[in-house]
Amino acid sequence: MKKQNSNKKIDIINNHLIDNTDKPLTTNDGVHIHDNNNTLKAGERGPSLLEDFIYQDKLAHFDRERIPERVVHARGSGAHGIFEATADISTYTKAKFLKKGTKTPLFLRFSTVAGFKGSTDLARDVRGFSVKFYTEEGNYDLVGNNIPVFFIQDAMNFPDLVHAVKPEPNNEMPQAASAHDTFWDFVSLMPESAHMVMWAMSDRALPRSLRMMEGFGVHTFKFVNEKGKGTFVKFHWKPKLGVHQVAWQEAQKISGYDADFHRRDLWEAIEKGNFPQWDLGVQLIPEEDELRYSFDILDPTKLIPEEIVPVQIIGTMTLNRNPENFFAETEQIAFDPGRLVPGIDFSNDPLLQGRVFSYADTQNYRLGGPNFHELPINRPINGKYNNQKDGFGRQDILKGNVSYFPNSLGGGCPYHAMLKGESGFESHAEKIDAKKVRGRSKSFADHFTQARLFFESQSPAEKDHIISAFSFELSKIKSIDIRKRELAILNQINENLAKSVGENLGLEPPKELDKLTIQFAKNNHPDYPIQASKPEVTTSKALSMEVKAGEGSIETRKVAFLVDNGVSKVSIDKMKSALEAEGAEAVLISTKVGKLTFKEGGTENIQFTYLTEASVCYDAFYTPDGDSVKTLAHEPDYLQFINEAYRHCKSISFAKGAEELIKLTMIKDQDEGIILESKGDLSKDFIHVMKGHRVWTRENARKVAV
Ligand code: HDD
Repeated sequence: MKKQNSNKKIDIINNHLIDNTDKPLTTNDGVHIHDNNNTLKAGERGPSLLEDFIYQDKLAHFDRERIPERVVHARGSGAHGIFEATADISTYTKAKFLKKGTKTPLFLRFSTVAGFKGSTDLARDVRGFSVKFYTEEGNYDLVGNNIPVFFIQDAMNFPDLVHAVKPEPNNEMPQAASAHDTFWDFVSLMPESAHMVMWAMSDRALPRSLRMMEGFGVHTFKFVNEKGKGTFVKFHWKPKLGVHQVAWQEAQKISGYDADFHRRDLWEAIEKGNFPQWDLGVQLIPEEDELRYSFDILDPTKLIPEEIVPVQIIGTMTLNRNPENFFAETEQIAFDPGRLVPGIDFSNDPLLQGRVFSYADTQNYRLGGPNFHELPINRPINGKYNNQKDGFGRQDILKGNVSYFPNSLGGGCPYHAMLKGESGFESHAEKIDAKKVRGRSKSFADHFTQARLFFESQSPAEKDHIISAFSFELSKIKSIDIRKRELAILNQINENLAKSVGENLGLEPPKELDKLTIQFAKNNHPDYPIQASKPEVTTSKALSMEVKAGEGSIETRKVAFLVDNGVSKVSIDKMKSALEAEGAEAVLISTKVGKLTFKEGGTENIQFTYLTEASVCYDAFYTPDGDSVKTLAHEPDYLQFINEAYRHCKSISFAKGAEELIKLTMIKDQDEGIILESKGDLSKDFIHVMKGHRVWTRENARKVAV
């Protein structure tokens, strides 16, 4: 497909594109290769010769194809896009790319955190949400997650956190999973992780699509305006398609059927022109309000409830182009929250401060030296001009004999912005007068109030899922002591939560925190546990993902039409056009690939079958009328499609002549998610229920009272 949506960044990429069409095969030195099949040998059956430079050229490159994967966030998928600023926020920031009407090219990389580069997309995990804005004032990276808080408060603990969640060092198991002893050992000793752990055990960690997740800058940053005045800011990305999840059992099955499920979904949506969009929102906090809240805005384990500081939308991001080459772009992109553009600055969040060092350092290692900025995907669109030179892989060719500053021989260039009365990046002139301490503010010591806020803001189904997730993960660990220690933390958050999880583990949740947990917390706060301040709100709507029937959108949702030869085309077309009018996609699934014959005559080419597809990879299901009903009744794979769809609380519709098939499935109660043509307006009712995403009430049988 021809790539469109060009911009200055794409021009840079295009300048480096290699098109092999009509070109002869050459060595790396451009020598045409006569025979690419045979090594040079001493006789047809003889040994290979050392002088075979063509073979060596090929193999020496192949042997070096791999680079170290990212130490975290190794598994990722990316796309190009554009950001358009839509609000006037010049009172707060002088950042030019945020000036109303400005359009800025960008690249976004989504990722999971714990798994290796080839791990499944559907792991229960946080998702990375990294955006590189190629602004006219240089690159700006907003390197966030789909969860607005973090596990730890201080960067010093980051390697420990990562070692705990990654596969265990002796046997390198389990892959891309937190359900093992070392992770729960660590978090149960670090009560500051309680809030983020709640998010990680919620459906937020199981997105339906990368296109259906929120993104957060997590830390409090600072905007700085023309006058040098600072304003604290939190960044939010709000997806236009809404925020949706899959069920845990589904996630596990998708991992088997299609480990690239999220990557494929993003790629295909962009190829089809269904460009995903997010609004960028900000929460602005005047500097004077820094200490106003019951929590510390510098503490990355806390969010600012939208009820107390609303999110203002300041722009829209559209992903509109897939990369040309995964390695060159998605793998080699180097994000760094430690690089800023004028108008944006760090806050003193100790986690953010620590990140400022780690990212450039990791890129230097991962990308093999200090010239990673020159890789096409990392190059700024406004050019880079400085006196840095040489190093592995250097590509720029600096003219002349001057590579120092100040100089007169080069006309003083590249010149200092300030010497010409121009502006460049200036750090916010924050006054700091303090003693050096290796310690933590007391205002960071409340670990449970916001974990409670999160839990108590969830819908009944979401609470149930959290309970199931804790029960699953803690059941997987071997140490009873760790189970109890974590239950004690849950008991501090919400007694019913702890009790419900405890029941599944056969354990009574301890009333008090474990003495080891307290001992480690005292390391940071000698008088731990502290009395928490009264929170501003005890529930927050924005924290729940629940959509009610009829409220959401079904745009780009995939509806499986379950067919076989003899199916009625009329019955298909009626539903298909209704779904397509709402932006959803109908996919015909039959027993074989190739020609499908319709009841009314005529054929259609089938690409997907019960053999290649799985129920868990679709959002909703429709069985049309026709002679196909007779064969589907004897097709176990069809019945499994319906049974799994039912089990995963999805909408399932049946044309009149197909309704009898229900008797063969596990559907017992015809709840609102089972839509029958004989009972109403088939497509309208189907779409209405689909808009609610899932019929979670179907899970009532497993419900735990909270
Ligand atoms: Fe990090 C990668 C997000 C804390 C050190 N991080 C990385 C990526 C994301 C985040 C999305 C993937 C970037 C990409 O797509 O290439 N990290 C976060 C967030 C954090 C956070 C939201 C807390 C709010 N990270 C954090 C700390 C440290 C790091 C405290 C170290 C002190 N992160 C890294 C890293 C990585 C990384 C080791 C690995 C690969 C890379 O940087 O490029 O430097």
